[in-house]
Amino acid sequence: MGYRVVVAGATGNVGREMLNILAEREFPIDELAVVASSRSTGDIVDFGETGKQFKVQNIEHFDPTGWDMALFAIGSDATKVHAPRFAAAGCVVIDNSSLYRMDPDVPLIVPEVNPDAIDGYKAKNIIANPNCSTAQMVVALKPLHDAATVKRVVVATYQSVSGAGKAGMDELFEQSRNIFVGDSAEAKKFTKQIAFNVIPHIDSFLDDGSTKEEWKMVVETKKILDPKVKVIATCVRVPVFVGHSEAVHVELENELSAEDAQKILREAPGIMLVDKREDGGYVTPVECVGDYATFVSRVRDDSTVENGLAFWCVSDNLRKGAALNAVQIAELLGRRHLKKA
Ligand code: 2RA
Repeated sequence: MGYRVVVAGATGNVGREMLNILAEREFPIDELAVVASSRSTGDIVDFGETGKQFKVQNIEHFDPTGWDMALFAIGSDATKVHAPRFAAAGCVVIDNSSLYRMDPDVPLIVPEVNPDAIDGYKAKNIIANPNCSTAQMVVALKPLHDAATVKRVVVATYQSVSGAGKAGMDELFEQSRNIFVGDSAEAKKFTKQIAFNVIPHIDSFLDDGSTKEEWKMVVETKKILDPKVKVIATCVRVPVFVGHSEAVHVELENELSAEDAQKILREAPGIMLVDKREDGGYVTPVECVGDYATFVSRVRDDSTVENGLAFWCVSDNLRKGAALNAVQIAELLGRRHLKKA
């Protein structure tokens, strides 16, 4: 016996991956509904490679009564309207938008890091999925925190254009082609040219000069991992289609050698350590696409601070950074709270 599951936003980058991953992992589904805004109503979507296809229903007219859980990838504005409606009908919402992440009554979950926090979901019947750049970083930080207590993190991200949706991917493709043929490289989705360039700006600016993406990494890491951990982030958009990378510098409370950190990371859930300290002995974003793991490479001591470590971490932002984490939350919810005989 399985669940009655809704995927909301099934025609976007993340919603499509949610369907792929539910199918790949053979999530126990009795009935599946795919819903989206009126723009996509009637579209046909594939349920992974099962050969099954579903017609997209209009979320405005969808009655969530009797459905067990809904995986939302519809952006904050639509989530504000529909998440409370689904939750009130008894359908647990697993939300990929930023709307509820910092709500004290909504657990923000990365299953490898804070699975027990899911027990608080009943306050609102909503569980939040973190931002992509936070998700992969906390998976890598967790085992180091357990071993030697992370005090401070300095991180620079190299985030792919798929984090900005299909429009971001289209802009990178079109600009690259236009530049090759000598046409204009006008920026529409991004604030500056993204092809053959990098942009140190993701999401809106805040009063202190940081961006909202950087702020998310600070506050979400505290909520998921430990409120005492200090984080400073610089988030950068790079001309990569899929796969976010991060250069992470960590200050620990206790001594932990790079060699011991490698051993710990090798055994840690959700991590794949690829750290050969030779040409090509590390992972780059194109190699992580379609994978579940957070890949860690370039682990080394940082002798500029006491108990310092540095590493490189790469993950598929549409998977661990979004859809996979949401499906893992659904699996956890099922195991702990919505058991089916
Ligand atoms: C980005 N963090 O990469 C966003 C996606 N959630 O733009």
